Amino acid sequence: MNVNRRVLTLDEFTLQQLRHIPNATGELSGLLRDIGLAAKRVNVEVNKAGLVDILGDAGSVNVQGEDVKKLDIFANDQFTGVLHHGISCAGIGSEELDEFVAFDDTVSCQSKYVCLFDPLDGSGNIDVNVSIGTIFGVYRRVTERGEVASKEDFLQKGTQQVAAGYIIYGSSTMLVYATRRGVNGFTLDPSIGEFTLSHPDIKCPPSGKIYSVNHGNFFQYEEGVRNYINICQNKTKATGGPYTQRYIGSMVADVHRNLIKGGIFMYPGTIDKPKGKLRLMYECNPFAFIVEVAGGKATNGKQRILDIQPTELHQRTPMFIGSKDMMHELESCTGDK
Ligand code: P6P
Repeated sequence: MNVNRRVLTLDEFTLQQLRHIPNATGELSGLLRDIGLAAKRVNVEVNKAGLVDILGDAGSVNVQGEDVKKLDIFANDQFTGVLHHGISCAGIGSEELDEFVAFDDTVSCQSKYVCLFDPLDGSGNIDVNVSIGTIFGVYRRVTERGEVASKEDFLQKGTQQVAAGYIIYGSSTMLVYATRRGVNGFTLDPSIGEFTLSHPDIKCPPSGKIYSVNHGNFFQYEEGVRNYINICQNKTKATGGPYTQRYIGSMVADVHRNLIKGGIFMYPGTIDKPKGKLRLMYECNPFAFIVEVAGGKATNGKQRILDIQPTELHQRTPMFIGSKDMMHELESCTGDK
């Protein structure tokens, strides 16, 4: 290995980006550093979750006699804590909390951003050792700095995100984030405890051969979606296939793989749940922002995800996201432009 290879850490990279942004204050870099710190703490617990399960269900007492919190709650506390004690975040909305939390201390009220996150998506997969993740979106507050943040700061369209990203706790732990300048991936180097730039300038391939959907709900999907799935199953070499179906039930892992390799991820509405399962504010908007910056597309089957005007913090939306050519073929089946 070339020991002299200069590898940028997350902090070095975000500070370098400042040079391209006139009047930048460094607050966004600070917020991303805070998220990276929380991610490292969550990573430690996720990596030993199996051990805790052996010694008793999460939520029990571990060998040191410490109360073990459910990992979702632990992750929520870590991200909420670092963002509250940083200088860049005026408040948060979390999948784990019924209402948004506006921080009322003086420093936080002066902060420029608010953050929406799912602290540990797919946590049901922990006990079977499937990759899980954290998803986040960052917005510039619309209320006056100095005031306590309020509802309109947290219910902005996805187009208003200034940054979005995810952490995937998998075979390695990666932090991927996007600003309008691009998408970059950082792999945690445990030997130095730093996220280091490993995937610069990620682009979503315009097409791919992977389609991701829960076939168990097939007969509950609308006809256009079923027609597209049938097309995917019948692709041949002559028609750009054959395709492969990959769906592991962890959105961060499925969308990350399709972002890197090309592909389409679908969580459609069903007869029972027309709005689907996934949450707009802290699952779909962040991924839609990331994939669009990388050259892909994301819709709810009718309109661009990022254009949806939110009305509730935990509202759900159908989600179709991935390589633009595959999204266009889906739209030709569903009649949506
Ligand atoms: P289903 C995990 O619970 C999650 O929210 C996403 O990470 C994942 O893509 C989806 O639900 C899986 O849902 O209904 O296919 O099991």
